Amino acid sequence: MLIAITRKVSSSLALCELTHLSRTSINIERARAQHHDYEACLAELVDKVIQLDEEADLPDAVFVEDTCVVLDELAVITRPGAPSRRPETASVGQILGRYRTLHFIEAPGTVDGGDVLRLGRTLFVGKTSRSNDAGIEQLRAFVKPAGYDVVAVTLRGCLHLKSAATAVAERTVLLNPGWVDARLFEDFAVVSVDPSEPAAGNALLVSNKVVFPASYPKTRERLELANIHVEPVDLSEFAKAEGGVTCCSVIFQA
Ligand code: CIR
Repeated sequence: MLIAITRKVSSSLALCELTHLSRTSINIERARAQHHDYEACLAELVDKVIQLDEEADLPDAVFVEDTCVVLDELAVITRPGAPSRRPETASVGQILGRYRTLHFIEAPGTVDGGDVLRLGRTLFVGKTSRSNDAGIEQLRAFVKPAGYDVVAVTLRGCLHLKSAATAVAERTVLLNPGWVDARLFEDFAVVSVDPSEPAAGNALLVSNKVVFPASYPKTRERLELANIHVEPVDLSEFAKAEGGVTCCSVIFQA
């Protein structure tokens, strides 16, 4: 059974962490409507959506991806790089503990799930303001017994590795070559984002479908040319909070 975990939008979303964008006003009602449509889209692609309760005092809690890394064999509860986000992990750990053996990133380590891109048995992990060497080493030790390699990746100009690169098919990666070195993915087919849409590298591959922001039509054309068809969703209010389509869910096989 394929499960997606999501979380209700916090009423405090407008107070979110921001790293590369300036603060612009977020319409919370529109954000809730967009999130509802995103969950409806996921509900068509997975067997069950588990919606966690709102964390009204945790502005970024809707971005559940950052709280964990779920593999078939185990799950890692992260220690998010932004201190304001650390209380988000407890409720996610409670749910995931029903499905996986849990491991926990501990201080001084930090990891955000948005930095972890699994391609086959390799975890590419962004070395960023959110994920540090100690966290990446802890992650490596947790996943090695299950046969995963960890490759640390340096980025330029974006928050997380998955802001820059995501899988759009089993052997195809969508990426922004200005933010991540495309040579890392030489074993894969690569589609580059349209230069006018630098943030378009974040796509969500689920059940062989690609959930993709409606706001990046030029990159969508490039995907279609590569015979990759997308399910468009509008997450424009979340883009103002530096969130994208992968950030708002955690998807795994139960
Ligand atoms: C943050 O800065 O932590 C949030 N405002 C955005 C997190 C987006 N998460 C993700 O890309 N995985």
